[in-house]
Amino acid sequence: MAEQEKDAALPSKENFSEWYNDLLQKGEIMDVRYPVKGSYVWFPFGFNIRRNVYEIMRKLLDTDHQETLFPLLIPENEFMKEAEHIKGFEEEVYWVTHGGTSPLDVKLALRPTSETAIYPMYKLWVRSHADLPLRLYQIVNTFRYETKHTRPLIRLREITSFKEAHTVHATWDDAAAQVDEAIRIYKEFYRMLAVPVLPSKRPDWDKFPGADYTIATDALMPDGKTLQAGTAHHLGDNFAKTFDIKYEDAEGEQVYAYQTCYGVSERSIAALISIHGDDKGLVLPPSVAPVQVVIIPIIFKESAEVLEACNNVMSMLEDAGIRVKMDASDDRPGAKYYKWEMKGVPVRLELGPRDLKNNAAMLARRDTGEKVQVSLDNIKEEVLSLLDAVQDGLYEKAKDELEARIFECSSLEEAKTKLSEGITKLFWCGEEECGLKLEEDVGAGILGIPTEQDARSGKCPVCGADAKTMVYVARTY
Ligand code: P5A
Ligand code: ZN
Repeated sequence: MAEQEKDAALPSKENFSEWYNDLLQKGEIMDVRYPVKGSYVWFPFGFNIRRNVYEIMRKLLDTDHQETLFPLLIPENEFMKEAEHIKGFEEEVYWVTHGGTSPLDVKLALRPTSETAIYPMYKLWVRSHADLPLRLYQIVNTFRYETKHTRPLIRLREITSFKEAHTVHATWDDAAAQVDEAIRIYKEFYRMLAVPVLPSKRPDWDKFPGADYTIATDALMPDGKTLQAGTAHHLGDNFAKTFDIKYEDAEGEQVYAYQTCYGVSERSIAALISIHGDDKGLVLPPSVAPVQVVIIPIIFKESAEVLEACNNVMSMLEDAGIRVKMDASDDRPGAKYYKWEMKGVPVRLELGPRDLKNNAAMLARRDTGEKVQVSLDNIKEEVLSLLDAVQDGLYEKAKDELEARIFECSSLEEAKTKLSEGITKLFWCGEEECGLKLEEDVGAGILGIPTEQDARSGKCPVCGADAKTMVYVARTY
């Protein structure tokens, strides 16, 4: 390794926290040097990943949602209407109190989430059952004065990529079905990022402020902690009553509507980077990689021919819709490999004079390091199928890893020893008192009740009573 490359090397992924911070900088995802705590800057490369990630989200939502955009500022009187919601957020709100040097008549909140911005308008928009269901979403920045340790992409004070959907329905059951649909969408979204997620119903003490119930999707990070990577909330008619959102039903009665909301943030990008990356840098799923294939011409003397062949390959791949880049810079091939590995490019294509004589090229996979020689005659098909293989391989590997790190435990003692490795699964009687005691005793949080329950029975490890359900318990971000 050249000196310059040694300096640029990452700490081992074993030291996850250091590795993560260093990777954000060296992989050019985020610059963490911005002088406001909890706010970070997207490098153009990171922003390109973000664009691809949110393009996937938009495609999934646009089938039956509409995109919208609401103001950032929320008047205090609207914000203060829903009691539970206020309780949940009051410590996290940033307030705008002045315009220039003049105090404002009504303080304005920077949205920590947009229920109280959107629902006063829903009151005006929802008139009859024919207006329902109403499904809107926006992708915006939100502000939360987080007091826990802030971390880039994971716990931000300015969340830059808050995708929030807000739906209105005629009945409680319709809203419940929408919550299930939201979780289906999130599972699909994460599938495309090659990130397996575990859905579970949060315990009551951990549901969204103002909701009837919350279902979350959690991802398992390499250090064994889970990351809440998306949540869907059934709001009942709680907000409808507060904001007076009513519709005229088929009998001509004015009745309150039922609502849901669900959100995802750039934690999605934290999860995909953390789960797939390795000691050499980013490993990006082709679905979101800004560069899917990098072509490295191996140039000695016959450079003109090699370059011409590389250009041909590049245009063929571009025509197939592949995001390709050629690195014909003067750097040594080793330095180029190093650079593009750090950037997580899924497939590297090497072509030199000897390959050209054989009418062939070398393909190297970023995820496994495997190399294969392929014929230039069907280069497009070979590359496309290798990109698919990387995409699927990343998901399968992450899924195996997740499954291997869920431990069913029958006692609190056993859970304690397993929590450093991953997620534990325990029986629970369903009593809040036992749940809180369990969390305290094992020093970790109840994620929730798996959305798919098995029929087995067991005993609550805290009180010994018959268990109602199983719960996932994990150390969380
Ligand atoms: C759902 C969308 C809401 O705010 N209102 C509109 C609902 N839910 S939530 O659970 O509070 O947030 C949704 C998701 O946003 C992510 N998230 C964060 N990401 C980065 N930094 C933060 N400080 C932060 N807070 C929440 C989580 O993934 C959460 O599931
Ligand atoms: Zn119990």
